[in-house]
Amino acid sequence: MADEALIVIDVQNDFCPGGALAVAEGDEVVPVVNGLIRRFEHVVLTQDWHPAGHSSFASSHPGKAPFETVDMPYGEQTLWPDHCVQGTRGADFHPGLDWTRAELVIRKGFRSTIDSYSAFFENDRETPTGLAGYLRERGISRVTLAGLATDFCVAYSALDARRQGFAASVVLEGCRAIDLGGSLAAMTARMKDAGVELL
Ligand code: VGL
Ligand code: ZN
Repeated sequence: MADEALIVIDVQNDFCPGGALAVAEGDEVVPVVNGLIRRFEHVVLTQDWHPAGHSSFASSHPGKAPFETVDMPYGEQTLWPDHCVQGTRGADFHPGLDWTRAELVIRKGFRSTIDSYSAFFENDRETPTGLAGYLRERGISRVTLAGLATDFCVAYSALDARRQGFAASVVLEGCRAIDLGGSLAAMTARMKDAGVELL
């Protein structure tokens, strides 16, 4: 349908087994996402794209370990292992991802002092990536999301899609979660409350 877009979130080597921030079974989303890509007229990809020394990396905070949190000017931030560093193999899309038909690649997390889970807004919830305007200008009113990770970048993107007035569905079979301290259940509940359709 001309007014629908598939948004494929962060299907990158570092989120797949063997990667720096591997999501369990992350690579299993690839065939599912490829099937979705074939069915959609409009396809957008996101790519987590951090400069070395990014403020979301635990290695940038002496004494801190991955998966601990720190207070940033914009709120609490979970710290991660170094991942998806610009230009590295870990930041590349999974080699099996058939992304030829993608019309747009949104890169996010490229400002060193702020992280970005959502495809729409950085973690201050107000710095836009430009995606909402792009979709609106192209007459797209419904988005379907899949990719990695369910409870971080997929969920935040789906919530922001609703906040921006788009209908939003998440294809759970095409997602895998990090599930940190109950984050999968918490973010699933938030998506349901926001009117995100979980398929
Ligand atoms: C993601 C943590 C850090 C994600 C990205 O794609 O869900 N999670 N950066
Ligand atoms: Zn990241």
